[in-house]
Amino acid sequence: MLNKIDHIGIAVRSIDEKMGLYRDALGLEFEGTDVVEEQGVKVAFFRLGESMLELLEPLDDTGPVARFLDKYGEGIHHIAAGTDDIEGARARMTEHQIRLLSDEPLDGAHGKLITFMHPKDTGGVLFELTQRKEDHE
Ligand code: CMX
Repeated sequence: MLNKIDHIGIAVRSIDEKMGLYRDALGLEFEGTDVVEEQGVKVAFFRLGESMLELLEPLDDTGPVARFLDKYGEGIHHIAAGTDDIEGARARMTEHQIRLLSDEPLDGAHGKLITFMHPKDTGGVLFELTQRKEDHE
């Protein structure tokens, strides 16, 4: 049901400042940026094999990533698991008493559907489920 690490989200204060690290020093392929207003972030993707690294820069100082940066500073923010059945994966998490942070899948970056789980129910790890919209019925 969960079939790969789709991406790892990394909170940063400035995507521009981190281009030298991810594109030039690590040599990862830059796959572009996107703005996800609903989540209060600008994101940048870098390919790493079949997975991606997603840099998350807050759009203002009120959203979840801004709060994370205030509390912990820059670093790993979440792990996103790819699925071909986000509704089934959501139902499975609910059966296992894992709270979901939205009543339905939301629009994420690059035309994907996303759902977050509450990190207090998943051992302190913020997990995201993600499915490509074209694979969603
Ligand atoms: N990883 C692990 N634990 C986390 C966390 C993270 N990224 N962010 C918060 N927490 C923990 C906190 O440490 C806190 O624990 P304690 O109560 O022990 O201190 C608890 O969760 C609540 O955190 P908070 O700072 O009090 O509350 P928030 O209002 O920030 O809510 C959360 C936390 C997870 C519910 C909220 O960040 C959220 O809804 N996240 C989902 C959406 C999101 O993260 N969007 C940004 C990325 C979008 C994208 O990738 O497109």
